[in-house]
Amino acid sequence: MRRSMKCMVVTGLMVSASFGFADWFDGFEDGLGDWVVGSGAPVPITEPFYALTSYTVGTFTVNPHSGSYLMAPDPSLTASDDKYWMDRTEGFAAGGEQGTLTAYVNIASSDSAPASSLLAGAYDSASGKELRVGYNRNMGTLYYRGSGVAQTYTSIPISTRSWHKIVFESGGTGTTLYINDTFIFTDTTMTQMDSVRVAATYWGGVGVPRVLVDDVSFTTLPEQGTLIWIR
Ligand SMILES: [Ca+2]
Repeated sequence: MRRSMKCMVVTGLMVSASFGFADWFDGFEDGLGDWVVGSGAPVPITEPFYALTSYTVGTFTVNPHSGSYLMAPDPSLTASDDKYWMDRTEGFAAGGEQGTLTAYVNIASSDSAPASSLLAGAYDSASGKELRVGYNRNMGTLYYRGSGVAQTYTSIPISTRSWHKIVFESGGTGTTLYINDTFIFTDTTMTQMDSVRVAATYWGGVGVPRVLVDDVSFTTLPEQGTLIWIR
């Protein structure tokens, strides 16, 4: 008689000992405590990004992808400020690790938004590799960039004011980008990450990114996590 086998992966969420006030915001399954905002001296994630029940730009309103909240930059921010990105730098194993970043992003573009915004990126500082996907308002497209031997840009038509799923998956064969569950690109020279980023200005520059995020998670590969086999 064949026996069934199930595998359950225990992620950091389930063993997290941090329950700061920001952690209850739905949509960051691995906890907001590992995320920071800004350059130079990073600040807690609640400033200038907020958990909002909706986000209104001009005459349209974006609602959360799921749950009651989404994460959005403060609409009152000005273009002269320069610390608008959301980084997850804590919680990675020393030297980087292999895993998957999943984030739902919504491009709440407007005329006041910078021409380009970063939706999400994965980085490995040890090797200097990175793989990023951004949005160009003037072109109305997504584009991605790998920093392997040959940098690659590709333009992908995409809708604004709706949610899109962005996935970076690092493993032994490289780091792969998926958009809305469609394979986009693999950088075979980047086999791990030590930080990830969502919702930023153009490659981290100045301006207010009209990029909203929800349902963000980072999970390590099963062989690096805790496996429980149930027979
Ligand atoms: Ca949510």
